[in-house]
Amino acid sequence: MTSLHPFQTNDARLWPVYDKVVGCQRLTADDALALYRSTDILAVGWMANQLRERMHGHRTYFNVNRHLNPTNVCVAACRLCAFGRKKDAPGAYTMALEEAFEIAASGYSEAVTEFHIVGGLHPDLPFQYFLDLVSGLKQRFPQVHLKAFTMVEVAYLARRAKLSIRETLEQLKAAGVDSLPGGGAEIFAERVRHIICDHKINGDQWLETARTAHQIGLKSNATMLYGHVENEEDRVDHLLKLRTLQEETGGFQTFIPLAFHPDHTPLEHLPRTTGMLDIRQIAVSRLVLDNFPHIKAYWQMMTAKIAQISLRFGADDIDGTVIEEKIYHDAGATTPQGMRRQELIRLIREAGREPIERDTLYRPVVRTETSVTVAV
Ligand code: V47
Repeated sequence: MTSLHPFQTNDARLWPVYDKVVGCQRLTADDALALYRSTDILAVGWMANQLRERMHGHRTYFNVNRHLNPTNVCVAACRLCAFGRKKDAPGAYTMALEEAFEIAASGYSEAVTEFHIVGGLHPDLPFQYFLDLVSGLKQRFPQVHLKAFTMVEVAYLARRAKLSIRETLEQLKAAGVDSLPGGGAEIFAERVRHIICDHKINGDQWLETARTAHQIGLKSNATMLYGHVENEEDRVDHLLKLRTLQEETGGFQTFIPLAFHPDHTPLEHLPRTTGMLDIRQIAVSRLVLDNFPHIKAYWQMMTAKIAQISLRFGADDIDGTVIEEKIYHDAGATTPQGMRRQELIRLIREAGREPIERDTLYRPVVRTETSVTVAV
């Protein structure tokens, strides 16, 4: 299923890219830069949409998920972040396990198929807390997929428990972790990382942790934080590093570009991203990451309106119901905390796409009045 509109552009730099896209050839760093620099956003979007429809037709994925952030206490003090707190700072919290189990069960009537669990780097919580959290959730909600802990959290837990990354991931997997979310990747370029998150593992360590997760059979997502102090070359470098690792492991499912929200962060003097940049970033991601099955327009971050438009610019996934979001809202996001399943379906349908409720591994979810089944 491809668009019937002929490709047109006045931007001569886009023609070689067009030839590659229709010829199913891989784009280079220079091609990616041409996409970032082109003034013809519709031509960029047209190409991204071609690839998106070649891969997925009109199918557009969403899920019924719940975010769970067990603690916001964090030893890192990343300039990009408004969520983390020092242990004794006002607003710092850490959930007792029973509290986390109660929150997981609360606040929503539709059966959730995924818990998305991420938090701060807590200096005192033992590794056992996280193993107990995961196994306790699995025991109470055996049908729910646990997408838990960023590469940054895994590396920190490994260091504190004096285990290798592989051992840490193996223990988390044995306790019930089913896959990993894509957070913490930020921008791999050291110059930028040094400014926005110099307390985190570096880009190579993030990629190595993802490699190890994939090697032991855990799928993961990948993100990129854009719209702060990075430049176009840094973004291209980030995308190409992910594409190279994906060639090796095939373990990434979804790429999620995340627009920087500056409010209440030490970088709050920076302007917010514009709708044009957000849409372009989705399109460039689709075109460059040709070996990533899915590109997600995370509505909480982009707003539902821009996420909906993105479904015509390369995105095939809009994330989920979320229910309660903290990381973006602490940084000034004005989107609602959650969205009901029917609203997500309406957004997708009104973009002229076919909504498919998926589980975390992109298997269709079938709902009846009384049951929820994953079609394997
Ligand atoms: O790693 C933190 C980012 C990420 C800010 O895997 C900020 O399906 C903008 O990774 N402005 C966490 N961004 C969120 C995340 C995610 C979200 C949705 C789906 C998935 C998935 C993953 O949020 C962090 C960081 O890159 N972040 N602070 C901020 N002020």
